[in-house]
Amino acid sequence: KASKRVLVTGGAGFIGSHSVEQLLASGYNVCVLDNLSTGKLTNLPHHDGLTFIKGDVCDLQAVKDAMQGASYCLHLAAQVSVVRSVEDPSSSAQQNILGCINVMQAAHEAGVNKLVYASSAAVYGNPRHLPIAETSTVCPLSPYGLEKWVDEQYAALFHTLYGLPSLGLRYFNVFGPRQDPKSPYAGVISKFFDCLIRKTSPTVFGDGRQTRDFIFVKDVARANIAALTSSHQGVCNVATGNRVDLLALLSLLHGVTGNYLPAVHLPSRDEDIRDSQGDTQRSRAWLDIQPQWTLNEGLKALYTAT
Ligand code: UD2
Repeated sequence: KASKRVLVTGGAGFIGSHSVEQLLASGYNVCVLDNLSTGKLTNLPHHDGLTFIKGDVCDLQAVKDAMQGASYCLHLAAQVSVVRSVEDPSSSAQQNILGCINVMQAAHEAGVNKLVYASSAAVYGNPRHLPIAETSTVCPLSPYGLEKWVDEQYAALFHTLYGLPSLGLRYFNVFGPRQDPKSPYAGVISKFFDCLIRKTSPTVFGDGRQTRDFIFVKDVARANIAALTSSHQGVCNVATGNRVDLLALLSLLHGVTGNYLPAVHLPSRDEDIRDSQGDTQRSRAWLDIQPQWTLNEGLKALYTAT
């Protein structure tokens, strides 16, 4: 395993950098390809087993060069904002569909053992049943969700045409250190947390009774790594199987930070789903892992890291 090389696209980003850390700790050699549009070099450790290439997944030649000698590929480079995909669907599709196709082509040509790529719970749209299983109807409500679903279809086709082994991971709501709170599209935990630390009131869209399945980034990184060596192919949820509403989340954050700021309520966001909770049966069977971090432990770790 020590000699195995993994290409991580988007490795300088939020989920990417945690995955790189764990890959290095497991003895892999890691090559990161990142255009640094949202990722940061300071997210990456100094390590002999790590090489960094500044480049874009939309540049096929750059992806092919980076893929050389790789046994595995973890594809995380993407335009990650649902809201931005609505505002600029063309550029979002370029990065999230064409970028992914470049990675699939290069992975196939290099003969990698496994391609693991980031999909999203956004492919499901509004769920009919909770928890949401992988067999549920797919009905994306945003260009972002559709792009990820198209990626899954390409992955299936690349398997049929060329036998490229792949696993798409449908992440639920990921949180943890290095998630940027400043972007207008930032995740709710990083925003609430930032408000409480700076002693300003958090904004709740709607009544705050909407629920989400929040998973700590280190558990997501473990799922990514398990997926690389899993014999399974197709798509798989990455979730905790629990859900919590935003008001309960806020009181946990009040406890962790020691700062109590009352929320300001604004109307709900149009594209919002009401409830989300992932079914974890498949991930437990295919990846042989379970989340190790409770929501409160993850929030404490976020507080300590800040
Ligand atoms: C998450 C993912 C998205 C996609 C989707 C799939 C993030 C950042 N986004 O979108 O990529 O995978 O799940 O379903 O993880 N909210 C507030 N106040 C704020 C910010 C948000 O009340 O300041 C609410 C928001 O209206 C929503 C909930 O918090 O009801 C979660 O919002 P989010 O943006 O963190 O994530 P979500 O579920 O829209």
